Order: sequence, then structure tokens, then C-alpha cells
Amino acid sequence: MINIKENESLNTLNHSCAHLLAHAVRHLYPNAKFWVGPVIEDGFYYDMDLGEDVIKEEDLPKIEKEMKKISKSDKRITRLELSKREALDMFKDDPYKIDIIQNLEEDAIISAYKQDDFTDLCRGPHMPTTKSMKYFKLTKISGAYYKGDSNNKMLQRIYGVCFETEEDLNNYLKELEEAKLRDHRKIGKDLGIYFIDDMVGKGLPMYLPNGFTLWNELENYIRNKELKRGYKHVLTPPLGNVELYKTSGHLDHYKDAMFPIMQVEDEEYVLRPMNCPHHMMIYGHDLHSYKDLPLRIAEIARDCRYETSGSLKGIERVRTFCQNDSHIFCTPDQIESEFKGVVDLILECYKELNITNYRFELSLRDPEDKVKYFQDDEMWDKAEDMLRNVLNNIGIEYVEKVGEAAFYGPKLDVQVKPAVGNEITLSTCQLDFCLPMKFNLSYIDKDQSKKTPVVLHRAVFGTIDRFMAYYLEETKGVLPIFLSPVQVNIIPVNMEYQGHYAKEIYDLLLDNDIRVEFDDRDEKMNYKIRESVTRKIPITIILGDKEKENGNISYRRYGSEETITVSKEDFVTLIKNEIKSYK
Ligand code: TSB
Ligand code: ZN
Repeated sequence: MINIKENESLNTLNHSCAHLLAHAVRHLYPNAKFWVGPVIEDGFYYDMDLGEDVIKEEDLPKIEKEMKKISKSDKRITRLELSKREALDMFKDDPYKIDIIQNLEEDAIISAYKQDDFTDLCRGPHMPTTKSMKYFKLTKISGAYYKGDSNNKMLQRIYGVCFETEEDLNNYLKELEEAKLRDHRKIGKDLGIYFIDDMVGKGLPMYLPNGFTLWNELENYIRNKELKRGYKHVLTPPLGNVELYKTSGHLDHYKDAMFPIMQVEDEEYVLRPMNCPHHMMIYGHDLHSYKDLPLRIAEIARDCRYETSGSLKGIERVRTFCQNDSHIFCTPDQIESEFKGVVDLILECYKELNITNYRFELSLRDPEDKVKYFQDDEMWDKAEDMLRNVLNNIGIEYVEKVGEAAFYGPKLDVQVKPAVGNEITLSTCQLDFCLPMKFNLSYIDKDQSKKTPVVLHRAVFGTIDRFMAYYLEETKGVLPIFLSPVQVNIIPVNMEYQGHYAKEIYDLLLDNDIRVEFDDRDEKMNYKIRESVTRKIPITIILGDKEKENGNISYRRYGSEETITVSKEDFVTLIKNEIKSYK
């Protein structure tokens, strides 16, 4: 989908359309106060305070109608240039605009754009007349905290999008509809993967039997890959004594993303937001020599993070999740090969699972940010150079992002684009020279001296939750057979004649560890086949008299009209091999 923010002419058009929206809202809700209305990747939005009024989805057509009216009236859009004093005077009734103006320099020339009876503070540029915005649509509404701070008032946000031609708008809206169909929140519901209910808690996913099967298979898949690469799996608790997080620095640097501390008898506990401290303790539990390194401690580990309710999204961003985590303890000489090993593993999994749309981002610290980042210039420079070198040697394309590093070190992230919304990080690999020091970890080197190991934090799937969300969208819910909650569905042409044979096949497949269902309901065969397709089951077996007589199986694959007939023994071998090919 086109990135409107980055397209110069669409950017101006959408920005002007945000003004048109505010203009119409001012007509319909005269007390409306406006905060900001930026252009985003998929159009624009405007945050507004409507006092007592609440805008609902059903109100959008009414606002669109008013926008059309203003558009048709073909009002010139003119730029005004004001001194700070003039601007404060002009917007004196709008506290949000006053807030913006007050933060500007005393001698700033402040620009505003006027269209008929509506003037808005704005840097511009703008379209010449209101008529330029003809083909637009208001797409959704949501709440947004003033300045993104949950302690502030909740404003109302209206989203929209504008194009130069009707055709462009319609094509875009069609793509948007298709994206909604791919949205994991829809697929997750349709396929019985998970649900979220406020009664349980926001951002706390409940995985249903199909979701649990998929979860288990993903866990097994990645754990097997790790085992083959010498990772050692552990199991640690999802909470810890507050001292652990004081030592790690999470309480200093990461408190905002943590749930509040709990008092337990005379101790304080916290739900963990990350597993690193526990893994540091595992390392520290034994004495180590250089011969033990690299030591790759891994865990599918549960974490809890205090994400704001507005940022939660299906199972893509949740408040409790399981990271496919590992902390690799190594010597400085091993960083390069370990880092490369992680990148190789990421690439291998993506290739096998047919994930093709992703890009690498190398996140570095902002040397000016003295609050977020652990202070040690030499250490940061060294770490950042090391990662750069490895990436350059492997020959991967990547972009550098200043100020995006974790507080403990630079990192490589793999960014993907979900069906709806902004890019997210899936895999990550983060270099860390700090934590081992904080936990006083050491190993005895060749020359008998005591050294501090380096740590690589890495998650290939990110979290199982987020990976599942993304993968459901990538595959549109059509999972490879090894991940499918139901792999084979058996439908007899007629229950009365082939019911027994169908049961025999069902038992045979079950005995061979194939996840199979036998649809023995009293329904028409075609109805059952259609349902099997809706459920995106990879293989549907249809058994008639011929199959029964010859001990054969006729089957169809999802998405194919072709019916293939094989002996039951061959079928078992075929499916088992197919499943095994992913492991
Ligand atoms: C990799 N300590 C490291 C770990 O060792 C760590 O926690 N890194 S992280 O903060 O980047 O998280 C790892 C991955 O978890 C992210 O790359 C992202 O894919 C996933 N993730 C982060 N927050 C959420 C969330 N709220 N919901 C779902 N997944 C998340
Ligand atoms: Zn970690």
C-alpha cells in the first residue's frame, strides 16, 4: 500500500483534508477545540476535544457531507503570517493551540491557514482551494490521550484519507478492506485461535484449543532449531524480587513499562517485563571457564508489560506474552560468530516459513540522550561497530536508526508490516556489555584471569503471540500443514455406507500422530466440504464406495480443485513426510 506520508503531493493533499475535516467539525460542533492533525502513512487524523459531545462511527457520514459542502464551495486557502502575540490573540479561545504557540520561540513567525470562516495554525504547505479535496473518506475513530500521556484528557481522533482521483480512492479503500480481511484479529476469531475479554483483562489473550495447538507447534519448531544449535533451555518464574530488577537497572530504565510493585510479606515483587535478570542468575549459579562459552541459555518465557490500553492490538501487542528468548553468554572474540549465528537462524526460519517481506534495522543510541542510555561512550562505540562489521561481512542490507537502541546496548531488529497499522519488530538481537557487569558475572579465561562475559539478547519469533499474529496475516490463515490445528478432515460421501471406513481411516491417522477430524454430522457432503475450506484445513479426505472397496483415500488440498487418490498407506507416508520436512 502506498505510504501517503512519504508521497509529497498526497501528503499536502491529506494535510489539507485534515483542515477540511476540522472545518466541518467546527461547523457541526461549534465548541470543538483542536489539537493536532498530522499526515500518517495511511492518510491523516485530527485529535479534537468536543467537550460533552461524542462522535461515533455513525456520525462520520454527516461530517463527510459537511466536508463535501465546504469542498464544493471552492474557498481559497490563504496563508497568514503572525507574530507570537498575534497568534496568541487569534487562538485565544483554543487552549490546545495556545499550548502549541506558547512553546514556540518569542520571535517566531507563526503561520496559519485560513479557509472561509475557519483558520488553523499550521506550517503548511496547503492546497490552493478547498475544492482540491474532492475524493476523501473518513475511515475510523478512536480515543487518543492529549500528548499521548495517559494522565491527560482523552481526546477524540478521527482518521481519514484523501486522493487525487476517485479511482485512486476506491482502489485504496478496496486494499484497506482486503487488509481488514487479513487482520489477525479477524482470522484469529474465525479460526478459533484466541479471544480477549475485558472481564479477564485488556491485552491478556486467551488461547483456544486451535490457538494452543498452533502455539505448541511454533514452540516445538523453534525449540528444535535451538537444540540443534546448542541452546540450553531453562524454566524460570514470571516474576521476581524487586532487588533483581534494581540490580539489572530495569527499575531505573524500564519502570514505565512494568506493572506496579507488589508487597508480599516483607518483600517486594514485580511481574517481569524481561527475562534477562533471571538468565543472568542462571549463568551466575555456576562457575564458568572460557571453555563453557558460548553458553546459550534459552526459554520460552512469560513476561508482563504495562502497555497503554490504546496501544494494545489483538495478540500483536499484549500485556502478557511469551518471548522466544535467549541470552547468549560469550567472550568478546565470539560476538561476531554468535551474532552471525543468530542472523542465520532468523533467515533460515523466515525462509522455511515463507516470510519474505521484512527489513533489517540497526538501532543505535542517541549519544545526546544521557537519561535513557547507560553512560559509557567507549563501550557503546565498540558495540555498535561490532554489529556493523558483522552485518557488512554477512552482506545484509540494513538501515541505521539513532536513538532506538535498548538501554543496555545496540540492537538489530527485523521489521515487518502487519495487515493494518504501523511496522512492528518481529525478531531482535541485542548486544549487551552492561548486564553481566551489573550481576558481577565472570569466567576464567585461558590465562586464568577473571573476565566478564558479553551477552547477546535474542528472540527469533519475538514473542510467540506477536509471531502468531503476524504469521496468520502473512498466510491469511492458510497455515503450512505442520502448524495447522486440524491437518486432515475426513468426510464420507454417505455416513451410512462409508461411515465405518471413515472411522477406520480416522483411527489410522490418529495412530500416526496426524491431527485429524472425522465429520460424522448428519449434514450434506457438499456443506461439509465447504466448511472444511472455510476452516482452511489443509487436507480434506472424501471417501466414497470406490475408496472403501480399494482401501484408498481421495483427498483435496486447500485451494485446489484437484482430487487425488492414493492407497491409505501412501497417504500416511506422504503426510508424515510433509509434516517432518519442517522439523
Ligand atoms: C530479546 N531482553 C530482550 C530479549 O532478551 C527483550 O526483551 N527485547 S524486547 O524488549 O525487544 O522484546 C523482544 C520482542 O518481544 C520484541 O522484538 C517484540 O517482537 C516482542 N514484543 C515486545 N513487546 C511486546 C508486546 N507488548 N506484545 C507482544 N510482543 C511484544
Ligand atoms: Zn534479554
